[in-house]
Amino acid sequence: MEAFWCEESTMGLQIGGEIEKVDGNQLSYNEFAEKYLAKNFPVVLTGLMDDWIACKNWVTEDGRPNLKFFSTHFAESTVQVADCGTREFTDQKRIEMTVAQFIDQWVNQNGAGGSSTVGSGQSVLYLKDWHFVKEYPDYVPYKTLLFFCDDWLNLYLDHYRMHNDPDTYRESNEISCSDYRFVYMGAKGSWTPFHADVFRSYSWSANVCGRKKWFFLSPSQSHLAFDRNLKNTVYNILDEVDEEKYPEFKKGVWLACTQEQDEIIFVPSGWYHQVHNLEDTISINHNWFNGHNLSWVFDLLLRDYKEAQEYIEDIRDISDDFEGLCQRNLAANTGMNFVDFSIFLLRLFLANLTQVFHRYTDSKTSSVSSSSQLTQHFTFNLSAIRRIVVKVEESMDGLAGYPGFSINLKDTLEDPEFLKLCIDVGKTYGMIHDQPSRSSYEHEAFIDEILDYGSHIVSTKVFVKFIDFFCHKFGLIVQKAEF
Ligand SMILES: O=C(O)CCC(=O)C(=O)O
Repeated sequence: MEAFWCEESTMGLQIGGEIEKVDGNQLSYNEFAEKYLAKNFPVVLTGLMDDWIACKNWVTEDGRPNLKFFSTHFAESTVQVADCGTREFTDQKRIEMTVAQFIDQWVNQNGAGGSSTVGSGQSVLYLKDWHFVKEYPDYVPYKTLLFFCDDWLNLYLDHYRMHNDPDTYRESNEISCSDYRFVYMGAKGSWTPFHADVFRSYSWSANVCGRKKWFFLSPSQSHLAFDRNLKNTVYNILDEVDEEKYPEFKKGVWLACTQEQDEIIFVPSGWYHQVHNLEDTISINHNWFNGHNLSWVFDLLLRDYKEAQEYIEDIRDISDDFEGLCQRNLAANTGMNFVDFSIFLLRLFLANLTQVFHRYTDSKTSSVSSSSQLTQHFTFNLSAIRRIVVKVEESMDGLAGYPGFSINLKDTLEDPEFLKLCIDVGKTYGMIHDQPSRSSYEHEAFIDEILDYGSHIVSTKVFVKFIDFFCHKFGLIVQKAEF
C-alpha cells in the first residue's frame, strides 16, 4: 500500500509535541552530550551545514536534487533501492540497480525536469543505505560534526569486520556491512516504514536537499505499537491500524518534526520512527554508538539471542553445538553475536587504554590527571565497557570455552589495524576536546605492559579482571554501577 503523507493528515495520531530545534553554533559538545546523548532525547540542529560540499554539488540552483551531478560522477555505483509501494516482511521490497538506472527512473517519473508528482498506485523508488563514503573516499562531500564523532561503530568498522565467522561470511557483504555512513535519495512521497535503528544505535540525518516529516514514539511507549505477542510492530503508522492486532496503538503520544533543508536531526536509541519525504530529498545519515548508548546494543543482542535460542529449542538435545548454532544464527539475523561484540569491546577497551597509557607515561606521575576532559572521557568509556562486559558475563556464562573467544593479546596488539584504530581514537577524542593528538605512539612499550599481565583473554570474567587491573594501575576510577 502506498503511504503518501500530506501536511494535513496524521491519521488520528495524537501528536504531543514537536522536536526542539537548536542553533548548533550555540551548543558546546558537553551540552550536546549531556542534554541529548545522555538523556537519549531527539533534537534538530540548525546552521551547521554551510560549508558542506554536498550542499553545493548535490543541489541545483532552484533547490532540487542535482540528479545530473550523480549520473555524471557516480553512475556506475550499485545501490539498494526500496520500492516504497511494496512491503516485504517488515520492510519495503529492495531492488539492486545502478545509480544511472535509479536516476533514469526518477527522471522518467518526474517528466520534463519538474518535481515529482506521484500518482496513486504508482510506486516510488527510494535509494537507501548507499555506502557513499566507503565507495568514494577521495571525494569528501561533508564533514561529520563534532557532536557525532564519538562513534565506536564506524571507527571500528574502518579497521575490522564486525563478524568474521567463515560459515556466515559472504563476499557480497563486503560493502554492505563495511560501515554505517549512508546517503539516501528519494522523490517526494518516498518514505521509510516504522522502525527502530540497527543495533539500537543512535542516528543522525542531514537534509542536503528537500524536507522530511518525522514521527517518533519514545522508548517508554514503543510497546504500544507492538502486536499482542510483542513480536512485530505496525508497518505503516499512517495506514488504518488493525485494532485487533495492535490493541494499544491508539494510546501512543507522538513527537513530530518537519525537518527542513540544511537541518540535522539526532535520532536517539530505541525511539521508533517513521519518515516521509515531503519533497524530492537527499539526505546523509550515520548510525553510531558509544559509551552513552552501549547498553541499548547489549539489550538488543540479548533479546535477539533469546529469540534465536527459542527458535531452535526443539533441537537442543540432538545438537552437538547448540550454543554455537545460536550464536551463528544471532550473527546472521542481527549482524553480530556475543563473541563479535566481546571482541569489539576488547579492542575498543585496548584502544582507549593506549591513550591513557601514553598520558600516564607522559605525565611521569603515579596517576594521569583525572581532571582533564580527555581523561574523564576515557574513564567514562572504560566504565561503560566494563559495565557491559559484566552484563555479558552474567547472561552468557562468560563465553568461557566458546570457540572463537580466546583472544591472543599479542596478535591483537601487533595487528597493524589495531595501531591505526588507536591513532583514530586519539584523533577523535583530541578533536572532541580540542586537544592536539599524539604524533607518535610508544606502541612496543604498551604491548610489553599488557603482555606482562597475561597472554590471553579467555572469558569475560578474565576480561573484567583485566579492566580492573589496568584502570587501577593508571589511577582511573571506573564507575561500576549504572550512570
Ligand atoms: O530518511 C529516512 O527515510 C529514514 C532515516 C532513518 O530512519 C534514520 O535516520 O534513522
